[in-house]
Amino acid sequence: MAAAAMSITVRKIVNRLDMLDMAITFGNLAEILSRDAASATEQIGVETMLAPGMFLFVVAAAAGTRSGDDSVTVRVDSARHEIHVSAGPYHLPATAMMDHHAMVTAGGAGYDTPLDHFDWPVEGWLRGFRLRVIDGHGQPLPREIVHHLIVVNFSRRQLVYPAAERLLGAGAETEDAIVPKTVGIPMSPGMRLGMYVGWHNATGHDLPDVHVELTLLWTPKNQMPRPVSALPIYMDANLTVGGSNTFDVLPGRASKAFEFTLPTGGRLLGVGGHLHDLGVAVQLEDAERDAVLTRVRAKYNKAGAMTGVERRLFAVSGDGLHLKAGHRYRVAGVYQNSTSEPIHGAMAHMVGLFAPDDPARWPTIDSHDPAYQRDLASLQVEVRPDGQVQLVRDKAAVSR
Ligand SMILES: [Cu+2]
Repeated sequence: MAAAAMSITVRKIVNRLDMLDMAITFGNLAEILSRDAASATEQIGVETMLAPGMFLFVVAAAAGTRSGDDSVTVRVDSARHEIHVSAGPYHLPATAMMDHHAMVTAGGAGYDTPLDHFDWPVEGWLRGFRLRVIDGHGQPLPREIVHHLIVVNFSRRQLVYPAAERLLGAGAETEDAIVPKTVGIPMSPGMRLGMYVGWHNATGHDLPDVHVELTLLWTPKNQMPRPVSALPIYMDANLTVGGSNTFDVLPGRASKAFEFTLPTGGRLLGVGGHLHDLGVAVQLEDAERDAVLTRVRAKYNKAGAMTGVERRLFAVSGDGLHLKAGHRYRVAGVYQNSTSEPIHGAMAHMVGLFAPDDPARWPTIDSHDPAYQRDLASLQVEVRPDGQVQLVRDKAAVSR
């Protein structure tokens, strides 16, 4: 790796290590939602949601090395309505066996590969994905070596934040996530996507020739009835775009909250959340009426360890939870710190799928916005003067 690129990596480790378990969060969410999709569809024939990958990127301790450059290929299967994205080969050194939390705090057990860029090729709606990892002979490798896989959409902004859309993500336990055809994320040809993988090779031996096979399922534009267009939404109690989203919790009961307005109203079809230990709930509140609109609670096992955060699927019971444009809302993380010491590095956020009333009012990207530029920098990409996104890594390679 070029020295310049290496220095970027090291800097980001220091700043951004606490972001890694946001990716883990997403894995949990996607897993839960894909299960729900199956059961809800069985019971009442109603759709649930494609899990959105809404969290910031972290650069881990070392980049996995890849032989070759930008080795991503995209193939469209128009008959099956599938897009096959292949990336690799990656060389993955063996890493120590660690649990997720240890991996987060130690940071040394896994590593992210740089973004692979590709363009979305068709008009339609994204409705799911399947993920496989294989070796050079096409033989399946353990799915768990993918700690997380994230797809960023550089052609669309997040609703609440001036940051690039996190289109989808998968965690180590995420099953393939596919929703019925009545819901989808609207996509157009030429949308600029970036994909990266956080690896965790706990097989005990080096894996020299690893390939990612990501299959994206889409619904064509002429499908009738047309799917409901829904986009990922991410609401964090304490996010600095391109920076940290952690906070401290003093002993006792505490709440960390962020207020926002939306440029368009719309329906939340479902939500999930993320909290750390001693978290109680993430709440979406009407800040003008001081009323809780919805709440996802932390789940604990009998031993008192947090096992995750519940989720709610509004679309199953009706048209979703409607939010109004220009109205003040608040996302709040509630903690009960039963210890006598402050908790450091707490997090709270809610993610979901949002069907806008007026898609034309979805905020557009302002590439001159310093916050947007920080977000891209956290992904190790930057905006060129012509508006195109390019890898910082490429630039480092050029100046080498
Ligand atoms: Cu976290």
